[in-house]
Amino acid sequence: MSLANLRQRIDTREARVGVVGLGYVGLAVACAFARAGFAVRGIERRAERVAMINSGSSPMQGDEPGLAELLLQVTSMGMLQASASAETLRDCDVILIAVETPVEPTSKAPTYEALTAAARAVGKELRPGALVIVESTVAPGTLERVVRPGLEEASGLRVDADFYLGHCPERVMPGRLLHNLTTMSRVCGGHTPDTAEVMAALYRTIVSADLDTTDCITAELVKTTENAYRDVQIAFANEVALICEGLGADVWRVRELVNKSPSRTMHLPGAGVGGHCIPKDPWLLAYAARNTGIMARLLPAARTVNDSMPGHMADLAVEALSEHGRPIQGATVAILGFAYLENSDDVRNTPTEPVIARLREMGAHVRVHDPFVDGLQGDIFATICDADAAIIMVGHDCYKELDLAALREVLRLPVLVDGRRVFEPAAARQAGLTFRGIGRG
Ligand code: SAJ
Repeated sequence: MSLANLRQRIDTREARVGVVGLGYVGLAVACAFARAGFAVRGIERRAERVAMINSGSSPMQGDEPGLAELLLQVTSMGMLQASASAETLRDCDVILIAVETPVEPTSKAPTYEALTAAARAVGKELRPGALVIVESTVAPGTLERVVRPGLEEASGLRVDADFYLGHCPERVMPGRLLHNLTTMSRVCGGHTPDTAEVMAALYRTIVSADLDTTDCITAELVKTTENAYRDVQIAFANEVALICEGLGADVWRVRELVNKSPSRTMHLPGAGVGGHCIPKDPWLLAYAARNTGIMARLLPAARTVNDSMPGHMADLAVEALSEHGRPIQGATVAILGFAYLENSDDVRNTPTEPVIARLREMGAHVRVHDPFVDGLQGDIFATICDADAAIIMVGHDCYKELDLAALREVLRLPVLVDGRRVFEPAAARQAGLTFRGIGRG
């Protein structure tokens, strides 16, 4: 089938869409294309997830507005069917790959087991004329070096001659999956310009924002760059915060006045950088650079600054406790917030984990509270009662409503360390607390 025929089948919604990987990216996009009128086949290796989806119930944790209702609707209409077997891809005209692409903890190189397996499984079922699109975030150059060979070897087909290939990096965010998916612009990187145009026509059926066509390497660079940009910006804010602490200044006042200067947008300093993409994507970009003989220096440096912030939070607690002659060894520390983001239950790469590890290494007893995380919910004051210090790691709304005097009452020692500017130093000191905050000199 030619690209023109594929384009026609997309316009008439006759094209069958396959989605490999029904995680937070794949499930949302599968539902969106099913809602747009396509018959969608989802492939998921976790059998219990397949069963849940086919029964119309969402396996997603946390609040995803509209997703559960949409999933029930499209599965009950038979527009979306999930399976553990890749054979159902055989009659698909378009196949999206949305599998995890983690980086190795020490070498920071991407580990492409899932991506390679997906390319092989898709290749085995690939028909001439089909279009394969990778939505996973990958190191620039991965489509050419990993996905294309995997598909060609498993199928015996040739890209552009027999099948089509592209990269459309996802831009979803937990808690706003469907919203981001349908309202944020997307980059359609095609192995050929004609492929990119057909990709745009496909995504036009679910995306109301810009669809920018380009080539694969540019699409791979855009996604990793936009997240590396954010990581560097956050690291800059964190480094200025540490300088402000040393100089006895308030980083938030500095930031407010800096951002009055044209085209300055200093980000928010804080207790660390978590999540599924910001801590990872800079390493994907640095890996691609290394493959071309260029050693990225700023990207690893930014990661080092951001990954030092949780340790700094522990150090602030040690410093504040020492004002009361309380060594950290044997002290009880209550940590408020385990999710990586305010008002979220997502705990991937949470900065709270290294704080807990550091405090325990120093001999502290650590209690953790988080209103959104199973097993950590409950009464905040029960967590804080009789602790020698309270540390705020996440700006959940419920922490912002805490009464400082009441906090002071239940603490054994009046020590509060604030990693997300939840409280102002003056108010904390007014309540009789020994206060430390990121960037609050
Ligand atoms: N953080 C800071 N300072 C900041 C911003 C964030 O310390 O100024 C911390 C947060 O506390 C969190 C981590 O960084 O621990 C990541 O926060 P995030 O707001 O970037 O949220 P994410 O990880 O969900 O990022 C997603 C990304 N979206 C996609 O990958 C599609 C990112 O590209 C978006 O910029 C971000 O959402 C967004 O803007 O909401």
